[in-house]
Amino acid sequence: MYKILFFLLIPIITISQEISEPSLKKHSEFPIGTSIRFVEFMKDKKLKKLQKHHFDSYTAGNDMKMYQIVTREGNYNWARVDSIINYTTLNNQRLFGHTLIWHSATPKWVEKKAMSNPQWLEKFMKEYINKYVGRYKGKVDGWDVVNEGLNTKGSGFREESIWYKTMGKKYIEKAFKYAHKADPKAKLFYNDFNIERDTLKFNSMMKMIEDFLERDVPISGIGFQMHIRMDIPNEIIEYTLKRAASTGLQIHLSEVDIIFNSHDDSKGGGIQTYNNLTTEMLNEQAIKYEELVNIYKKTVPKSQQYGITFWGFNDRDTWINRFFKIKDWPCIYDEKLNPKPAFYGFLNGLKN
Ligand code: 9MR
Repeated sequence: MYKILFFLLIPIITISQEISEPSLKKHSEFPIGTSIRFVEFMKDKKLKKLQKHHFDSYTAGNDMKMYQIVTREGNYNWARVDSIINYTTLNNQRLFGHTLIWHSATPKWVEKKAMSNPQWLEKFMKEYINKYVGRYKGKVDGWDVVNEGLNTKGSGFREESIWYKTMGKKYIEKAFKYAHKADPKAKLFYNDFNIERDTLKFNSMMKMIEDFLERDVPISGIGFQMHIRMDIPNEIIEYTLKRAASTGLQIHLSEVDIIFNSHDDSKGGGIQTYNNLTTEMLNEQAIKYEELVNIYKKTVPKSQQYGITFWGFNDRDTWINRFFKIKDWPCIYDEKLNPKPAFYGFLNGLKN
């Protein structure tokens, strides 16, 4: 009797675990991605189901950063990236490489050695990019070659980066040249935050990129991280995206989330204004997500739409709360992995 009941219940349990909301990738003309932390992801059945259902582009949250790849001098750890590639290949997903050169992901041992032996850093950069991009040639579709090379605010380069301090601003174009040599077909991006809203920073980036294009530095795209706030005006996002697209380069919204509260961009620098999430806020966020997709589609020509990637797509795993020490709800899925109005807003944007 119990056995029969058990077998009768199985299909009901299975059905209740199916995802009823429409698939984002199926409604999109460009790839839709999310960042994923592989080890946690592999253990999380629901997350895996959602990831397969909605996304056709995969960005590693941290697994492809330099501090994961070369923990010690001469010690390259490829195992996890190999596993990620097995996963993305099996599931027919595009793998995006985040990120080759980023001051904040540079291991301590590299910084230390560069300080005592500045000439060594460029040799290391060349070897690292050659080995890494070369190993995954044809398997990683595109790379954030340099991440956050500009100052946090306003104009100019991030001069306190070990890469800038040691090699000067040329480190950026050198990284692109090495990456291009290692995989001539890979799409190579410059990626940064606040460029959609800080016009001084945006202008610095455009100056650098236009100079690269004039001198044939092999850059293929611009990554707008797009960690935005509810009150960032659409007009400014529209203006910067349109100008960036006028270069003819690929445009990737590479780390999207939308917060209610604010922060000063430093660790722990959150400013908590909203303590509770109301229905009104949820609905406004849905509109903002929809508008963001509309702006992307309107300002970036189809052939330049590299796609939209979330930086973690749910409020449970978001980096925002941990990093800024606030409580916020920036994503399209909630803490229980259920779709928010923001999900439907985003979907509407795709369908429009
Ligand atoms: O979300 C990431 C966090 O878990 C890491 O500790 C941190 C340092 O590696 O990087 C975070 O991701 C950042 C991304 O790599 C670049 N743009 C800003 C993201 C949020 O800080």
